[in-house]
Amino acid sequence: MALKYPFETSFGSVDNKDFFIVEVVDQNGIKGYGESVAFTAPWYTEETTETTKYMLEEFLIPLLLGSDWNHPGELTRIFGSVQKNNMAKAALEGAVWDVYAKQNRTSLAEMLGGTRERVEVGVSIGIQPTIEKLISVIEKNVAAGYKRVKLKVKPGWDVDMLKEVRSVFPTLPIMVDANSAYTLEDVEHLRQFDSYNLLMMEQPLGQHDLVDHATLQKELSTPICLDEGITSYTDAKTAIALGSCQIMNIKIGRVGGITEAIRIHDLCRQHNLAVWCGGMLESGVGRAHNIALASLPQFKLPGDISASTRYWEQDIVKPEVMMNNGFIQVPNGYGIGYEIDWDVLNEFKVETTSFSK
Ligand code: OSB
Ligand code: MG
Repeated sequence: MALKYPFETSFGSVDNKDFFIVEVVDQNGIKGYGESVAFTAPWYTEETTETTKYMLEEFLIPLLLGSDWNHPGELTRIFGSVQKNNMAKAALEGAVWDVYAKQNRTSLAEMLGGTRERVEVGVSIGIQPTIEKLISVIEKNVAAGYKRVKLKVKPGWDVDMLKEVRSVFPTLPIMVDANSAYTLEDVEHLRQFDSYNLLMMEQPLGQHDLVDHATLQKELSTPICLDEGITSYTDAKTAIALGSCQIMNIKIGRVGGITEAIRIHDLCRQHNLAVWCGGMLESGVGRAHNIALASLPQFKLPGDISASTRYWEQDIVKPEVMMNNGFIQVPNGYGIGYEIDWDVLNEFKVETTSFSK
């Protein structure tokens, strides 16, 4: 699916999302859906659309069909004989969770222990060609109802940009995301970010450098939030022990599924760290999973879960995901609570592969 506008980060630009939808059908014909969130190229994590597909077809689907299990919470252990490949695991696990919630005639949010009727959301804004253009994009999103904006930053598109944006939007809740564009040598430079009253600075340093993030956090008053650095419960535990961040972004795909996402959520809750739900430019299917997860109690900050219209001319779910005044309603239908819009999905579909027990 083509994005409405290219999404530019410190690492590169995405203008097409190439993904697949996993459909799981139980013995009674109940169907659940999951989405592969990897990109075409391995810049954000090592996975790509094609590696995800390969891992599912060669390993994960055969493991799922060939093992004995009774609950989606067991899939993390069953998939444990495959190292990493978290986005592949999450695409399949998410579809099974959807089936499970539907079998139990409840919403996915309720099945997961969600406590909110609506989730607070913000919008992530990519690097723009000019500051004037950025300001008009922010204005448009604020007018649409978004109450928190995340601005992508990189060297050369940071403090000067923030200074101008702050002068136009003095009280708007703003955060930044560097996608690992800096190193500890930039500490004096990064200290200047402290003047702009930012909610947080997301993943400033190396993807897995929890030690350097801990060092940087001691130097800054702006809270650090980790994204790429947290790929598992173990990473979360290490980051908390080291003081690498004060906030965590949880993405279901990055951590290998909903079950692992909830373990991280629970750990952060014990340690009183706020979490929020990150995004991967998902279609409505992935978005629906994010909404359900973000209804859990420790999701105390707005997520990168925008409405379908933020990225897509037409989404593949019915109804489309709607945002109102900075909130998305948690659906109370069974499972993910959105139907597949097959007319739209079939327009984009390039191939189908089936497996059965
Ligand atoms: O770092 O959070 C990120 C998009 C693609 C890859 C990584 C990131 C992002 C976003 C946008 O910031 C999230 C979204 O709106 O889906
Ligand atoms: Mg990020």
